[in-house]
Amino acid sequence: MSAGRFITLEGVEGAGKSTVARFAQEWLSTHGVQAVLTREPGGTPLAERVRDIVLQPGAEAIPPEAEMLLMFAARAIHLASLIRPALARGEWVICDRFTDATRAYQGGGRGVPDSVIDHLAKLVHGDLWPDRTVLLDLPVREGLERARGRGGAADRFEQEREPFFDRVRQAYRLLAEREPTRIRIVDASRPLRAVQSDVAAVLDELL
Ligand code: T5A
Repeated sequence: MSAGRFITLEGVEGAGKSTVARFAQEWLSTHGVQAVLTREPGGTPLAERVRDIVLQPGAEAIPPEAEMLLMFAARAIHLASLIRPALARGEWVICDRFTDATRAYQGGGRGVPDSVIDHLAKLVHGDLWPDRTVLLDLPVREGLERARGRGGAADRFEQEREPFFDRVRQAYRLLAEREPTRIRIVDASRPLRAVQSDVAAVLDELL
């Protein structure tokens, strides 16, 4: 049995992660690979309950450290119940966000020290890191406009102001600079077809 592959998609709000995740699953399927599609925070019934806590706007503030711990709590559940078992069965996993999101949002955005996040990452997933991460990069304002264009109520993160997302975007780009083999930047401001073509090229490398 060949080993499963772990692929993650990252980027600011509205970058196109969910759209590209569905494309990646279909593209792999036409190349004979069945992939599980999942997301963070969430992915299992219990982790989705943690997602509700962390995304729903409420009267009580969530301190940055608590926000980070909730992300890792959901991740630990997701890894144990879905990601690790799927990879062990030789399946591919496509995940909409993972620990790079914690580094970008809680690290870059909220100012939690990298060393703290790295320590928790080691605790929760040890040496398991994605085989490839596609960073869908675009100006923050464009992403927010796309996300708002879908309608629906803004979640707790979507209520943040632009400077927060600028820090998140910068943090993502720094991560990609540091890990160019794993993290591939795709210019997500282009038409979807061009974005999909670049994503297909990244997937092709793994086949
Ligand atoms: N979070 C998460 C943390 O803070 N720390 C963590 O560790 C983790 C895991 C999750 C929130 O949690 C935070 C980050 C997030 O704020 P979420 O519901 O997953 O929230 O929301 P987002 O990740 O922000 O995702 P969105 O659903 O808002 O956006 P997507 O998935 O990036 O974008 P998508 O695919 O829905 O596309 C948005 C719109 O744009 C169109 C689509 O059709 C859609 O209408 N579109 C394009 N239009 C033109 N050109 C293209 N190339 C397009 N691509 C997509």
